[in-house]
Amino acid sequence: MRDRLLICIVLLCLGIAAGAQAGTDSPKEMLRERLAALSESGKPAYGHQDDLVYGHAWTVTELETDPLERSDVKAVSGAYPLVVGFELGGIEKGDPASLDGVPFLLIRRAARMHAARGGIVTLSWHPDNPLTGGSTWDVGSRRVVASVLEGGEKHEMFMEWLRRAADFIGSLGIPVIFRPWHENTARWFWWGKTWCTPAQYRELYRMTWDYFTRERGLDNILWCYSPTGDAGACAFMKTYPGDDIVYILGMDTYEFIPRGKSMERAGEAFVAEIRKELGYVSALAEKHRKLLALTETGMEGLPDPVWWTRRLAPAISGFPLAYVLTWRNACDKPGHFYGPWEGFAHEGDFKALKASGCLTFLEVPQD
Ligand code: BMA
Repeated sequence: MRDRLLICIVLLCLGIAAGAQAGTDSPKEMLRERLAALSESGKPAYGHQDDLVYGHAWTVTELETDPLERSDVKAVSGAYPLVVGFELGGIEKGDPASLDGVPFLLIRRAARMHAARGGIVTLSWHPDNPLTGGSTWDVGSRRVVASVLEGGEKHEMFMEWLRRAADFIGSLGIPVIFRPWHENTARWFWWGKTWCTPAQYRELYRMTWDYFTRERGLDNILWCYSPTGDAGACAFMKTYPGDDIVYILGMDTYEFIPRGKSMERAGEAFVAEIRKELGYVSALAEKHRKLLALTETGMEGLPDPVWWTRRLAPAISGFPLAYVLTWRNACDKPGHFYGPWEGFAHEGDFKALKASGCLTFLEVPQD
């Protein structure tokens, strides 16, 4: 009897060890460890939205054959951003292209290509308003989130939307960072502040996680929660979906020049604001043992010639960030860019940032 018990215990231990091994070796876990190493290195990864699929003055047209070697960041700095963000808005309706006009076929190829080169992929999602059929920015009703939760009139349709998003993420075959229902502490998205209660928001996030993870068995997602940085610790945690499902605490904060403020003063205020916000988000990340990221930032059109070296770099220095992502360089809106591009008057400042070594890039192998 005692022998049998011993054998059972040994087998159980082996089983647990094997399970743990499978867990730590999974692509998702390896990505988590990589992000943790970046955060410990003091040199967060640099990220850029949609970097491989279009830039300030170009777009990929050969969806299936383009080598995907163009990148505004690479053209200026010689290296790809280590993190590339892609956008899923439109996937919920079965659209062939994202709301920014990028075919999902191309997004899948680019995401895989980036991962194959050693890069990291993050996904944002701006789905339409499920109650009105309007855009993601169609706000004003407190009924929208309620309508998609269990028992709501749009619940079934919304589960179909989740199904399409899950199909796409599952089809990528690579681990990704996914940050749905972002910037919820602002009012511009239908899931934002005042359009639902904190409990409804948490239910929306958890329902999404539950469907992807439990029902669909997707195991390639590091879930990121990224409110606006100006939320403050209290509001940030009020809608927190829970330690059991979130891997990364992120925040989105941009620089704007308020009317009447000089560029210099606005830049100084931005540095102070980011440091204050990262102060509380990094404390929360430490307390909850989560990774930390500046999930969206930038200054539209980069009017400040020293934004990279005198604003972004001092704003983030000393914080254990895994990555920092600046928003897209729209090819169809000339003033809507947040990353560098070749020929831009202030591109030298980005080169200086790269040369300073304070951020990690995806270097192009030299042959
Ligand atoms: C916004 C802008 C929009 C875009 C949206 C989703 O910040 O860049 O033009 O459609 O993000 O990517």
